[in-house]
Amino acid sequence: MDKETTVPHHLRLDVITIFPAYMEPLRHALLGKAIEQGIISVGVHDLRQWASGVHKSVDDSPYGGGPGMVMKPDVWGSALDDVAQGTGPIAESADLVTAEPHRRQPRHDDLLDSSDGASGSSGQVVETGHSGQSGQSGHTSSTPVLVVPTPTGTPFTQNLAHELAQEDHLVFACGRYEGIDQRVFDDARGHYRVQEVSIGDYVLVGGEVAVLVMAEAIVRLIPGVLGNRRSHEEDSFSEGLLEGPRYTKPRSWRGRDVPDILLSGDHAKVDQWNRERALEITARRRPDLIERCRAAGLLSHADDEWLERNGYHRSGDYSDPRS
Ligand code: 6GU
Repeated sequence: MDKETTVPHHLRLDVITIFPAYMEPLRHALLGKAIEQGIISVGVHDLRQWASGVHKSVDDSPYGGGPGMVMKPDVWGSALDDVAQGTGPIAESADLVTAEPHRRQPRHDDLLDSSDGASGSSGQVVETGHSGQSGQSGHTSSTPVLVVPTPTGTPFTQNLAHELAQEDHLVFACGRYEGIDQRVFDDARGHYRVQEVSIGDYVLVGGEVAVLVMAEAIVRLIPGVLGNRRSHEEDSFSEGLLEGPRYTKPRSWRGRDVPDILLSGDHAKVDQWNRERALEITARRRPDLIERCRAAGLLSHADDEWLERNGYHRSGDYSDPRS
């Protein structure tokens, strides 16, 4: 609750990728609004800026053989050094600007600006330099966190999202091909706190999409980004259970009625009903979360009784009694 209730803090995000255009969505919707509000600033950096030679190659064949290509340590090493220190090509590079200027009407020359010059995510930029808006950008005394998206990483969870939302500076290193030379991460530990992270048990072509996923999960937790604080206090996972169903008007739609209890005005009953729906959906879809919740002491005696009474038995078989 420390930082959350005091000074609104600024989060600096840097992304290093060979496909900067993939990062375009960071300028839109919630993330774009957070940029506009000065809550976050985002730099997207093309790894090839640090490549040398006519071919600007960033990869080479793996030692020991095997398929695919491995990204070269020298290129990544220079990139990570510069991004940590705000030096090199990024000293003159521009931050992403929001795609949705909410504070003023878009003017015609904005539209023209966005279509001339560079492509992709750097198509519309503001020349603030790496230090970002009003001098509040990410270069602080604390060691930045280097987040490396990889299917071999530790799982990205809501808890990790909360932790990362409290940092000042996150750097995402997107690998492609068969990965990045391991020495890059060993070396980076000198000036970063390195976290290799996976967003799930499947394989993506590169880390870019995983960065979009993580950035969205992290940024929405920063105070001020979501209008209503309660909207993330009641998130699925924040109490360890999945959220039950929600309803709005009309009261009756295509012959289906909103459950009467929700119209009763009895808040205690509504809360209890919501709790039971949360238990039900979690027990059916994610019995592992029920166990985790119980281990964390988040299930009441009443919760346990409800589960037992409804056939979600504690030990052994968690197969769905309704299927
Ligand atoms: Cl974080 N990156 C990549 N490249 N693939 C993944 C992943 C991340 N998480 C699951 N698969």
